[in-house]
Amino acid sequence: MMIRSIRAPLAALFASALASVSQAAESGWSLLNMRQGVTDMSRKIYDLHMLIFWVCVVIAVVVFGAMIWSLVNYRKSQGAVADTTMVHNTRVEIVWTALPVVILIAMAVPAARTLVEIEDTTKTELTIKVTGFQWGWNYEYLDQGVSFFSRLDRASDKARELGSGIDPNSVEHYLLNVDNPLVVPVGTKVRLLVTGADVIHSWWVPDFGVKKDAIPGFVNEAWFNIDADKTGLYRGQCAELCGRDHGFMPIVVDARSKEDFQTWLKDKAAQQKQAGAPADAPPTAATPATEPGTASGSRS
Ligand SMILES: [Cu+2]
Repeated sequence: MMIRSIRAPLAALFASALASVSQAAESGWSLLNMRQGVTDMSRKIYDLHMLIFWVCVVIAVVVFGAMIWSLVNYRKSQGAVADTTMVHNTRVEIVWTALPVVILIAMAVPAARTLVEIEDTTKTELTIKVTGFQWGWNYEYLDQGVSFFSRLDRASDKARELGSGIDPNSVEHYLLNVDNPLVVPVGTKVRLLVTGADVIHSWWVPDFGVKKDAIPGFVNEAWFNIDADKTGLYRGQCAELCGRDHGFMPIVVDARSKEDFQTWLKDKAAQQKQAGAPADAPPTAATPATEPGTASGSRS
């Protein structure tokens, strides 16, 4: 009787919770889920996540279903008497030990396969050193002599100040925009060497399926290869609580076509070479004079 009387309100509560959750997600349930991303690897990670998720759902339905069914049908008020033969029943104990072991091994196989692939940093075509610092990122294109800092963009930085009077909602990509995005080519296996300058940070771009700790004194490797047709801006954040301004060191990656990237890289290298050259050295054909800032990649 009691169970019947609370069943309806519980169902109503659950339904309203579901409704409010789906309202928060502007375009449905997929926003609540892990994103599929724009790399082969991120999709493999997504598929693995969904596979394990559904295994968990099936287990939950079976276990809770059996439990709730037993609770309802074999309650004392219905005159149920405990079945003592189930206590220390060898056959039952073997089954409920072996079954989870089999399930775990079955899940470990695809998980290990994906992990091995994530760690495979061979055959990369471009290497970028990523250094996290309090509070921003430094990107160094190791073979091209290009290096720059990437920080929170000025608009977000102004709006975030106490009593700034600026409505954060009026700032586009508030706290998710930077001054100099990391520029990379699509269709290229890019290797990241991730380290930290002061404390532990973590370089995280969900669309690439990459989240790597940036630890002082260690160099961690990660890689991504963006689909050839997926040029555009991808955003991420520091994913390791690193101090006061942890929430203010976003990541923006500008994925360009290979040709666009080469042009950008050449301009940037020339620009930085010129900036680093002695003041009286005139610009030569090899180092054409470029306006500072024009090639800094703030294309958005
Ligand atoms: Cu951080």
